[in-house]
Amino acid sequence: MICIGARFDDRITGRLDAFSPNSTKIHVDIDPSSINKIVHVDLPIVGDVAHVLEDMVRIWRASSFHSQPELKGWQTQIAKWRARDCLSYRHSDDVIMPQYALQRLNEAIKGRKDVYISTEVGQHQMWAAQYLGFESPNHWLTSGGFGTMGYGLPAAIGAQVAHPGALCINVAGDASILMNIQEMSTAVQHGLAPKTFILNNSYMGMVRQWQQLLHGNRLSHSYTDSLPDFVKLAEAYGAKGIRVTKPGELDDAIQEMIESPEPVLFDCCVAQLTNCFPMIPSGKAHNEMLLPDEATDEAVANAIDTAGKSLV
Ligand SMILES: Cc1ncc(C[n+]2csc(CCOP(=O)(O)OP(=O)(O)O)c2C)c(N)n1
Repeated sequence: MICIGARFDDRITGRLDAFSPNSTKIHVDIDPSSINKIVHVDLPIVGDVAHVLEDMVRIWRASSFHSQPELKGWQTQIAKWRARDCLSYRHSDDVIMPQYALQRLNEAIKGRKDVYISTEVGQHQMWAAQYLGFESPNHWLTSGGFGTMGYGLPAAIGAQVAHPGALCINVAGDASILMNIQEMSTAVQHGLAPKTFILNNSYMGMVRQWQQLLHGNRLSHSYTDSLPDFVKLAEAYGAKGIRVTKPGELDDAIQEMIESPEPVLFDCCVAQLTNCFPMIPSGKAHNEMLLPDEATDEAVANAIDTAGKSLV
């Protein structure tokens, strides 16, 4: 296992003592204090990753290791894992599945070099990472594991200032977008036109998912039935609002959003109770992750133990 600049936080490792127990680990990091801090590694390499990787690739190419027959079994195993569609979901003709909305958005922006995507935090953030294709570096602005709701709109505005002619899209949740909604005013005042694509499920979906799957569906403070009307809210700022509620309306509405010269709040009303997979419950190991077709009642009931719950 080659770990490059890895922090080995618990979202990455799952249960520590079950984290890839049989692998030989190589850890490349510029900061010596990060080595052996959380995970014991067999071969630490302290250095600038750009140089280390260059050397590693050169040595790898010159070696005959990659053509050795012993690797066949391992490659077959990897191919078996890859063949599983871990991002599958059940499509609906009546209700917009959030994954489908992003697939349609992706279809509309595919091939364009001038697209910058930012996100807020939650299920929408993970779905954006899963269903949008990224062709070039530095086009994906997300707070990652730091999880800062409210980041996406200012980030999209910043990207738009830096790249005036580009298409800057903030993929948002209905809760996250409200954290910094006042920045719509900044966008309008400065003649910037970022688009916010809200996957509106009326829930703090990620919180609801954890409450459902790991806490016996005891939902607490994760539902909002008093959300603002995002179309009117956009208009109140002097921007444009678009709402879609049916899968068949998506393509035309997405085009309208992209072609619009003003900032847009795109209120995409999606299935409310969709869960985002794969998911590793707190305190569990990577090989115990829940995949969509495995998230049965039994798997969910056993998904988290008392030690795990205390981590949540
Ligand atoms: C400022 C801030 N507060 C709280 C959280 C914890 N948190 C993570 S995701 C989430 C809910 C996000 O809901 P929403 O924006 O509607 O996105 P969804 O999960 O429904 O896609 C919360 C409260 C956070 N990451 N940042």
